[in-house]
Amino acid sequence: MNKIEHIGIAVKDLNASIDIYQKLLNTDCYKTELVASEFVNTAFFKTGDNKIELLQATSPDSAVAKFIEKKGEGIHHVAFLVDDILAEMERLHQEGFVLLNESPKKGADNKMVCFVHPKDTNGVLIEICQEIKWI
Ligand code: CMX
Repeated sequence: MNKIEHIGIAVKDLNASIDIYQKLLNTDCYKTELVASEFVNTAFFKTGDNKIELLQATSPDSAVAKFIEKKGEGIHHVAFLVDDILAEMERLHQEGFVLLNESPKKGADNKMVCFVHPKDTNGVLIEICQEIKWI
């Protein structure tokens, strides 16, 4: 795996949180994106080489809504960039990790993504992601 691509933070109110993180990081949010398939609205910040993704649920059934209900707002996942998501999914499967999707799915910010169950990774939801390359 390569670097940490971003850290995802679950929030209740995306606009209020955008204001907070703009002040905190002293930089503007560079992108907001609805990921309808995941029932989340997202906002992205870059600070140096690092990225933060804020996530607000769009439905009470969404993973983010359930997370906030159980644990409150906070770090929801850590995402690692990979070169070959299919190969990395196969490697993780062989290592015994439970993958939460059988094939890569379209995530936010032009990525294909796959999640690893937090029960297998000390309570931290792990995302692996690969940049989608348009030919
Ligand atoms: N981080 C750490 N633990 C988490 C978690 C998270 N983000 N989400 C849930 N959990 C915990 C639950 O609190 C629960 O713990 P306990 O058993 O101690 O109560 C445990 O994981 C399992 O919970 P569950 O009730 O069996 O399952 P959930 O319905 O809560 O689903 C999960 C959990 C991880 C399987 C589900 O959220 C999932 O599939 N996530 C992947 C997709 C996703 O998160 N999408 C949103 C982000 C999209 C984006 O980044 O664009």
